[in-house]
Amino acid sequence: MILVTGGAGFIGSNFILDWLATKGTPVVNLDKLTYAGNPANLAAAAKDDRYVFVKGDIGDREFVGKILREHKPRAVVNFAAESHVDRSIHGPDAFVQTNVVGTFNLLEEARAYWSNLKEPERSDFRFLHVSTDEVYGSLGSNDPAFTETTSYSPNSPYAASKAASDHLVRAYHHTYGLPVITTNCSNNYGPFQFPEKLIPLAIVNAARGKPVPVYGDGLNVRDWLYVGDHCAGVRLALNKGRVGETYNIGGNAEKTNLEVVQSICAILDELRPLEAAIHDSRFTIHGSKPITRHSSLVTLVKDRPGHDRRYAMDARKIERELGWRARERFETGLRKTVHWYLDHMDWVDSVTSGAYRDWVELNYADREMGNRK
Ligand code: NAD
Ligand code: TDX
Repeated sequence: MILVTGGAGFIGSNFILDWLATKGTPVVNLDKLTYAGNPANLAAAAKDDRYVFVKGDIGDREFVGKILREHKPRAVVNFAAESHVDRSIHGPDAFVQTNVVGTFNLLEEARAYWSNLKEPERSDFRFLHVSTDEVYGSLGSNDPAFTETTSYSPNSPYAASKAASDHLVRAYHHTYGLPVITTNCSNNYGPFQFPEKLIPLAIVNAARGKPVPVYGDGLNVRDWLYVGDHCAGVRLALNKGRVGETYNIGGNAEKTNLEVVQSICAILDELRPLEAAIHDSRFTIHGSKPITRHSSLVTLVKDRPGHDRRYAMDARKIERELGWRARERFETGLRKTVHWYLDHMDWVDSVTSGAYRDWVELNYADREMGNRK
């Protein structure tokens, strides 16, 4: 079996569902269930006797040690993290605690567990750490994409905490020989993403007639990776990746934020014309003028402090060495994602509790939501 941490979050839950469907071996999911973790994401696995859920904190060493000794995993796949850049700007403490101290604790317990394994289990053990392109910093418009040898230059508290965890993972291999692999991926999108991140936030807001906030001039560029492609890359890296190596995983789909939200609006115009949408009681018409296109909800707002301009990933190493490819085109992946959110508005309602409304107030209240694009 494998131990997945943070498996009740966006990528982790997609990974577990994919894993059970494709690999078939048992999974233990250790998750603290922060605001971002939702066991309902794994409802499809709940009755599967290959799936075990354990509520717990990767920062709780004693508990992590007990779980490792009890379940004897052949691998740890570490997704657990605080993952939202804006939250890291408002409150970096949790980021240092989980992403740095938590990963350190997990590494220490994994090292103790692995040191006591006998061959061949000892040689077969893997610690796979899931990280991000943000550790490499920000690119200019003509710079080449990040490679695995680009030096680290994290700019937000979130990115710095992920960079710190990557360094610890690297050091545990270099110093203790722990068989680690690190993957650094670009912006994921797809089902079950918490609607604080750009794509689900834009879909949900636009579908409900609320402003779609775009930071700054809207020309920051992200590389978009469909979550299913990311999960396939992590699976491959776990099974075939070389110990001690890092692999970049990217979607080969660089878009400005304005392009992303305009594409979402165009899909919504087609799937849910506004005349139909306004019959939904939760739809609120923004502003006084009647709107005919979702794109009129797009609103430029005050920028994110320290906002990285551009990320781009060079994923040729994982393509060459492990035969991975991003299969989903952005246009088709985005359309699937919009469909998924429209079909799962009850899921959106269930994860956006009072605490979510507090967050929206904290992050967007002083961003002057009036300046339409
Ligand atoms: P997410 O915020 O949706 O989920 C994180 C999960 O971790 C939640 O289920 C949460 O309950 C759990 N968790 C948080 N603190 C924990 C702790 N101390 N102990 C145990 N569980 C804890 O995040 P995500 O978007 O699924 O990201 C997963 C991983 O991928 C993260 O490490 C993130 O840095 C990385 N990543 C994400 C993206 C992206 O676009 N979402 C891109 C690159 C890298
Ligand atoms: O309301 C918004 N308006 C807006 O313009 C939000 C929430 C975001 N943005 C911009 C900021 C970014 O340029 O959209 C872009 C994407 O923002 P996020 O969805 O918050 O993602 P990002 O900051 O790029 O980080 C993501 O990718 C790397 C994940 O959240 C990280 O976990 C991952 O490591």
